[in-house]
Amino acid sequence: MDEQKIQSIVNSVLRELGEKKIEVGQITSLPHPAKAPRPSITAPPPAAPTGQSSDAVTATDSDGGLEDLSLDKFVHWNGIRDAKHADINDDMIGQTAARVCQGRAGSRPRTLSLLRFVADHSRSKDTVVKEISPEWLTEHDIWEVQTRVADKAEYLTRPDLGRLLSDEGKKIVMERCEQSPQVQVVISDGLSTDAVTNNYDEILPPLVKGLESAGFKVGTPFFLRYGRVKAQDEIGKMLQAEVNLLLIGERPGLGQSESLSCYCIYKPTEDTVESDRMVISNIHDHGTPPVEAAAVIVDLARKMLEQKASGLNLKR
Ligand code: B12
Repeated sequence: MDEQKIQSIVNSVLRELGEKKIEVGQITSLPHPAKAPRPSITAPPPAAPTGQSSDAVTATDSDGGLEDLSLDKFVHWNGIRDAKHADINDDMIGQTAARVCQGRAGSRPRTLSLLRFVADHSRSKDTVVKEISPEWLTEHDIWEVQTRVADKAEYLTRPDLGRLLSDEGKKIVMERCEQSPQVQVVISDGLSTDAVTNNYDEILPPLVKGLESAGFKVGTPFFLRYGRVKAQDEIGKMLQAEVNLLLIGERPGLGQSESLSCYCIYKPTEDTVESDRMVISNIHDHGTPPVEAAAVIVDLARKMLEQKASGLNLKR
């Protein structure tokens, strides 16, 4: 991947979106005054290691209630008492949001460590079962169609239904979408609602702008509720799109539950197999930043259109 090319796509897209001060070589992200605080359990690593002595940090606030366990002091918490080389532990803790240096109480985890684990787990489950509200879609000026799945419970138990559009959905797509675009972009909740709501502003507009400024005919983007990856094949075929890009919420992990993937395929047909597909994963603020991902995807779309291929058939 040519870093300079990606950088220049990022910068030209940001400029078009109104970002004024872009330094050469700087990969930046869009300012988000209106963005709600993220309910993230994973905080960025601090500039200097801040592993705090295990006994200096408690999980109760001044009213005796439980504090937000996503706070930096809990994510970068040093649970080892009387460590021989506390500075080495601090250094390690400062470099990762992974659960290192948690210490133990006898053979068991320490209470704070266990609480954070349970909080992370709850958040991961939450993002799978939450819904994107119709109000959120209206605010973001994007309309929706649904797969053959009726609700979240069915989504989890019937992946096959999430790979096909409902009859109503097909009708709406055919009515509202431009036919035969070079690139069709779809965004779907998949397995993480937070992945869509946290990354949308920084990925969808830059991606569409980037594709347009690269000179491609871009189809009408829409939101697919209860989608699975293979749904992009049916959509691609229906709209006769050359390149189909599906931004979809990834299965959450413990500590990272807002990660988005972009699955990419060139002209899907009945004979499409998985090796025809590609994925750019781990798109979120602490992974591949969404704006940077948008630039990488534009570059990939260009290659797919040039070579008329994707997956193993694409030379990268
Ligand atoms: C679950 C999962 C799987 C499951 C998928 C089964 C299922 N029904 O969900 C299994 C174990 C089968 C799997 C296999 C593979 N996976 Co996988 N997988 C994941 C994981 C953990 C989550 C994916 C997800 O949330 N998808 C979203 C939901 C909504 O999609 P879905 O429709 O329910 O399921 C489809 C996708 O998951 C897709 N898929 C899963 N993995 C991959 C990988 C590639 C390259 C492609 C094109 C598609 C794909 O196949 C499923 C069926 O259509 C991601 C990690 C991540 N952070 O995203 C890695 C990840 C996507 N997988 C990866 C890889 C490398 C593979 C394999 C190539 C491993 C191998 N050497 O065999 C295979 C390829 C499978 C394929 N479809 O082509 C890498 C891709 C790296 C990259 N950027 O190219 C990831 C990012 C993990 C990683 N960090 O390395 N995977």
